[in-house]
Amino acid sequence: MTQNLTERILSKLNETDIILSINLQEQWKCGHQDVVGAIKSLQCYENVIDVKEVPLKQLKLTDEGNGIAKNGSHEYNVFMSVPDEGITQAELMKSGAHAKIGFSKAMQAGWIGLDKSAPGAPRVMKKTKDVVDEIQKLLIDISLNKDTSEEDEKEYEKKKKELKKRKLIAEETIMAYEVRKGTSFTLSPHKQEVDLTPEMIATRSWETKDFKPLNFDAMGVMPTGGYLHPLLKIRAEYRQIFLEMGFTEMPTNNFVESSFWNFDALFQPQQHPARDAHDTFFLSDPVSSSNFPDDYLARVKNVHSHGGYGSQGYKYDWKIEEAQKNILRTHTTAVSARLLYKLGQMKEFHPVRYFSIDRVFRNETLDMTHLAEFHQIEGVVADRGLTLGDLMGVINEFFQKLGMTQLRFKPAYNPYTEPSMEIFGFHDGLKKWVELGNSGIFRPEMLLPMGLPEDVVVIAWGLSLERPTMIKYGINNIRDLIGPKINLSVVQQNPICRLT
Ligand code: FB9
Repeated sequence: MTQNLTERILSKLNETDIILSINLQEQWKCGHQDVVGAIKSLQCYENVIDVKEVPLKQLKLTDEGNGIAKNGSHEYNVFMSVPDEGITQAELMKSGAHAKIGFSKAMQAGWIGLDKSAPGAPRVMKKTKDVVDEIQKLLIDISLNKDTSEEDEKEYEKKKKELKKRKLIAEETIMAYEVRKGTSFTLSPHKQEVDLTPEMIATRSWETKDFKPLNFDAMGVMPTGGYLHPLLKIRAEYRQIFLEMGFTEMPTNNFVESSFWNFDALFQPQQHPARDAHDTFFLSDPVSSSNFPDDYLARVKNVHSHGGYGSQGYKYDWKIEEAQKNILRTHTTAVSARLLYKLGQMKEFHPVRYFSIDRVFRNETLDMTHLAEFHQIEGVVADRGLTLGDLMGVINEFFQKLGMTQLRFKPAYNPYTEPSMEIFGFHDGLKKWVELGNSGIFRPEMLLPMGLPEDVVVIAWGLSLERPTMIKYGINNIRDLIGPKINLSVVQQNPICRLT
């Protein structure tokens, strides 16, 4: 069909300057989409035709309109249902689904009337012998896009208005196409070769091929891949801030962690609610780890059960089996613990500044802003004689670089830090105070079993990557930022990220 139509379009163009797709549909009694398909296939040939889109308003019959075009108008069918001797209105209403509207229109048209002279119920009588079903005729003309003669124009508009009012026709805009000869018009177009293939070279068939000229002005094709996700852009900004502040990134490339490093090493008791399956993802394979430094493990066991270092401990029977359980780490503080242990095992202590930005997993209740995982950002500073003032100072400096100049600290609780503080900042963009994260000084029961000197204090703070990213990009539902259903244009078209 398309092949035949393309040839017919080309020969039509050969005789005339311009053709309109909608006219071809009528002349050739074929579907408009078939004509459009043939036009599109001719556009594959370079400059054979020139095509211009022409939006056209067209009248289309509604389903009811099509029914009338096929079976006659309701008023005509009601008129034809009235016998010469007349009929009661109740009987007439049984003559069809549209008898009621048909009766009213036939009465309006003066085709029928009510005879109340006879005894009993009034009878519907014909008032004329024959009628012409103008409605049906007009709908058929409209369905065939028949033009009207000039003098009927006003009458035609009036009738069209009536048909629209009865919802028998509706106006819709279709895209028609104006087609003209292109600069390379020909009745026998052929595809120009775009690639010189090894087969052409081997057979020398290239000598007779017509190659498409190279277009050296063509813009390159935008690569579909290689876009940075907004989270990764914000991560790069945070990483830069830490590096500027002299922090070294921790190796956080292990999502699986033992409960020992994730909880026990942080002096988090084995009965703590955060350690049960409601809050933590436990692995079934490998279900446990067993490679821990023996002497350190003994000190951890002891400090949990009996205390030490001035602490009374939790006074419970600490079990290694609990510590051996493998989990998906619930915080990157597990990695901080590993590094601080290594620091404590060194012959000489030296101050450090560590940071991490990586995924953590919590068996959370999912909602608009929480998934079962998020990226934790953590800063850690270990030095002799640090104070809470140093912690507030380093947090201030960090958030200053993020444009947050007004901070407030609120006392809080963490199992592994004392004192602990929640961090709040006034967000100029949101014009409100925003919870920024949490912080604290690691407890001696955590640090001293690691072998760190008694005067070494370790301060730390944490926040998430998702929260600032959602604020920055104005995203309310975290599923629009992360997950299988995000709109990739968010990734491909989001602006570069400047946090300040
Ligand atoms: O990111 C958070 N808020 C935030 C951060 C930045 C921001 O904008 C930037 C400045 C421009 C805007 C908001 N929060 C922490 C606070 C809330 O979003 C909170 O509802 C969600 N929190 C997560 C935990 O939720 C289960 C964010 C995540 C969080 C909280 C605490 C820590 C880490 C991540 C921590 C810690 C810590 C404490 C002591 C020692 C070591 C680590």
